[in-house]
Amino acid sequence: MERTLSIIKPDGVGRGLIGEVVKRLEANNIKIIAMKMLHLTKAQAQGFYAVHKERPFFSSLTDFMTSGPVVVMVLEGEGVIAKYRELMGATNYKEAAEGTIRRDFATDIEKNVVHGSDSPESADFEINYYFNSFEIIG
Ligand code: 3AN
Repeated sequence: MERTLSIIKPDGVGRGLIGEVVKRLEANNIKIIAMKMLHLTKAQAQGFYAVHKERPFFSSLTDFMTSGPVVVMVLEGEGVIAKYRELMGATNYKEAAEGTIRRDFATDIEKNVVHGSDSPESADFEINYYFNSFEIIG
């Protein structure tokens, strides 16, 4: 069984898309095994996106991620990392496939509604960044 970290970003929460994202997860038999709402500090967002710290969009991305609350979830299932990334669609919503969350709702390459881990290694780091073992219904 694989696990991945999902984030409904501040644009998704602010626009009332929590239910829509959760509905798509459940409709695709993806199990939610942890969930909470947080308002990240700048330092917390910088720590989470540390792999991107040299990228030109780092400052703007971490500002955006602290602009309002986010919903973080741990998802579990066979091949769930790839499966959830498929549901999200490409980073750039203009390139995202029809019917994906980003194609349907994103408004910008940065404000793209959701995040999902991109590998087992990043899933492990990201899950442990937000959750301790008592918060995950394993
Ligand atoms: P993904 O979330 O699809 O794995 P990453 O990890 O490459 O994409 O990028 C992390 C986040 O950084 C994206 N979700 C998006 O919000 C933002 N981002 C990525 N590329 C750009 C870009 N060229 N300009 C602005 N923001 C970007």
